[in-house]
Amino acid sequence: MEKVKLLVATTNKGKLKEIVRILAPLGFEVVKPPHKLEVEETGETFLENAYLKAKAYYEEFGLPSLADDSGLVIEALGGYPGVYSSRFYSLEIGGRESPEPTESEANIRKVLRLMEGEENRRAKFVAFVVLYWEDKGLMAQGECEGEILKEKRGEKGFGYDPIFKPSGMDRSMAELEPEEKDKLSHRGRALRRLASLIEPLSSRLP
Ligand code: ITT
Repeated sequence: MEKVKLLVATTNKGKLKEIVRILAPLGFEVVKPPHKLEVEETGETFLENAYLKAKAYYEEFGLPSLADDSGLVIEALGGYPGVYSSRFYSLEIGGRESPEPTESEANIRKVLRLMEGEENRRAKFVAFVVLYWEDKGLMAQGECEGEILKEKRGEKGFGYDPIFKPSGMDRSMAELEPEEKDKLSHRGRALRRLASLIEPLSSRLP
């Protein structure tokens, strides 16, 4: 059977690498966009934003497009950074941080500052993935529960990985090997669920 070809609707290199790593062994041909596309994420939920991105890429490039909208949800911060995860450092709420040396570092600094002295460290990573083509959409969701560490640990992964420890592990997400992260991550769970929804429809995809 021919491989299903999907375009990955993301500008985030860390995500892109993980999406290819998770979907390629499941029999998908995962292609990168020919050029960058900025999509305004005006939705109030992960699902709305994933849908907006997948649809915009489909309309621009004409291939079934897969978007991931994800983030870190921290109980003691009322769910923040949530849908604002990628630009939490620049939000007025909680105080701004300068994007130095990187935006990811600034996001981590802000979370550690806001969580100083907080005993409730419970948090989860959430991912909503949407595949869009013609006027159709499929979606799936995945979560990974854990806690916010008091300092950074590890160099692997991306984003908030160094300050997040998945439940039941004694290492941070940034200390896990890529296959270990994919097995328990929000993105791994969401993408495996989406893959099982695509399979029965694959003959109807272009
Ligand atoms: P695209 O919209 O182009 O895909 P983005 O980075 O803006 O890229 P999101 O709006 O979905 O994507 O923001 C997700 C942010 O959540 C991401 O920038 C990280 O800060 C964080 N995040 C998501 N998944 C993560 C993971 O597996 N490990 C660490 N941080 C993660």
